[in-house]
Amino acid sequence: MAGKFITLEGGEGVGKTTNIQFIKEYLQQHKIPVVVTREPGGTPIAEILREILLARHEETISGHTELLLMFAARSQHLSEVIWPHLIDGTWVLCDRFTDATYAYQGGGRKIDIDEISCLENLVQGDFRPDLTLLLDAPVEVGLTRAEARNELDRFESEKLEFFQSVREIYLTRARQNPGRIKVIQADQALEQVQQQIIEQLEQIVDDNGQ
Ligand code: Z5A
Repeated sequence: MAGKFITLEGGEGVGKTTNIQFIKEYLQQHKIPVVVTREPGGTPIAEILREILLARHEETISGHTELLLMFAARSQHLSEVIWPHLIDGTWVLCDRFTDATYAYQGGGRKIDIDEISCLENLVQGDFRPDLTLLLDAPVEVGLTRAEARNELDRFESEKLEFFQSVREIYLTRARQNPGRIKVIQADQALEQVQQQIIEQLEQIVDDNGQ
């Protein structure tokens, strides 16, 4: 791939949406072509799947249905948006990707990690992000920030233990993949969070000779 694939991860309200714009501007200042996208979503069909996944329904969505819909949306997103841009040399900045599936469906919903890994290999082959910034903060900090906004969606309505498991899996994955996943302390003032982000971006921009 000629472009780089950077993902942002973390629990509720840790600041992914806020910081993705900052990263985009940083890369553009270095003359790097970049697109911003998100998961689940990023294409018209994947956005329809997102609506199903986030809405609160009378019928319960089973864990496997949720998992398969996440990967269905991802498959569409990869073939329509992510891979074509990377092949063209455009960098892709994505708000959540497969680490979120390990954290939410694996940690939160307790789906077997091997099942997730199997679908990851089916849908992505050996494609993985070049860099993942994991914005980490105590669950209560993120939830307080998120709750200040609007009505809670299907995930945001989960219990505290769910989000604690999500955070644990994210941190475990960061320990297992130290070269790719960089932990950003997100419970600090925005300026300090962005300073940590710049330190990680400098590396990948330098490696790219930009
Ligand atoms: N999901 C899944 O289960 N499996 C998967 O494979 C994937 C996703 C890909 C998508 O939600 C849901 O899908 C998600 C997981 C699931 N469920 N949840 N929950 P999403 O990613 O679109 O939404 P989100 O995670 O809920 O994002 P968010 O709540 O919008 O959080 P955020 O983007 O990280 O935070 P933010 O909007 O940038 O910031 C929140 C507020 O905090 C805002 O008012 C900011 O101004 C403020 N903020 C940000 N940073 C700071 C600092 N440093 N100090 C003070 N205030 C701050």
